[in-house]
Amino acid sequence: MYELYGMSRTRSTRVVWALEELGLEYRIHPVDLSKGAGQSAEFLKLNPAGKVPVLIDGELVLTESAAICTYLGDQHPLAGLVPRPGTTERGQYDQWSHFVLAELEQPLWTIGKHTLAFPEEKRVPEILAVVPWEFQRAAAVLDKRLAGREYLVGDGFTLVDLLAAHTLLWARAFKVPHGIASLDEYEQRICSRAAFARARRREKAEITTKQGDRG
Ligand SMILES: N[C@@H](CCC(=O)N[C@@H](CS)C(=O)NCC(=O)O)C(=O)O
Repeated sequence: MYELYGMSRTRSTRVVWALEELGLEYRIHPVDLSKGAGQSAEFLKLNPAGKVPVLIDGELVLTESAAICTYLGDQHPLAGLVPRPGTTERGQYDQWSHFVLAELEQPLWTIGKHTLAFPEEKRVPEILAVVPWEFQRAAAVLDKRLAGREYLVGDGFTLVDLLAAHTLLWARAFKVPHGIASLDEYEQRICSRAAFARARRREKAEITTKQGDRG
């Protein structure tokens, strides 16, 4: 049984969604960031960064949403949701998951930090003028990759599509449009998967807080 520490509509959604795609059993431990639970001594022992998601698998404690998704896919190779290590497809899968985290997500997180997450005295409002442009540039690169294909890697859905679509959804929540219709279609196609609806239901039942929608 996997143990997930998370909060609804944060990056831990990615892990709930991946667990649902893989049909795995898991228990959710709510971490209410709005009440400072990420900074409790107990939680900091699991993740000194005080952030969700955290996945526990036996002795292993894993942080970082993309790494957790890839680990779960590797643990359950027959599902075919993460290409096998050492293959061309795995190289491409790793390339695009790093791209999503480092290029596509970062401008959005910059907005999150400078509007919500950082203490007010650390926020730099001027930065908000440039980050939508940075996000749109990354979104255009993603769209170019998707030209003539339904998924980022190979012929079928992999967990990197989950990471990308969740990040596009996050952009919507932050009201940062990329203005690319084909990318909207891709996001809707991936987010209409039954596993995502199950993940949302499970989050709603077990870890929803009054914090609101963070993506
Ligand atoms: N790169 C990490 C980022 C994790 C992260 O920043 N999580 C946010 C929620 S989406 C969090 O826990 N923030 C609490 C804080 O910054 O104190 C990942 O992808 O897992």
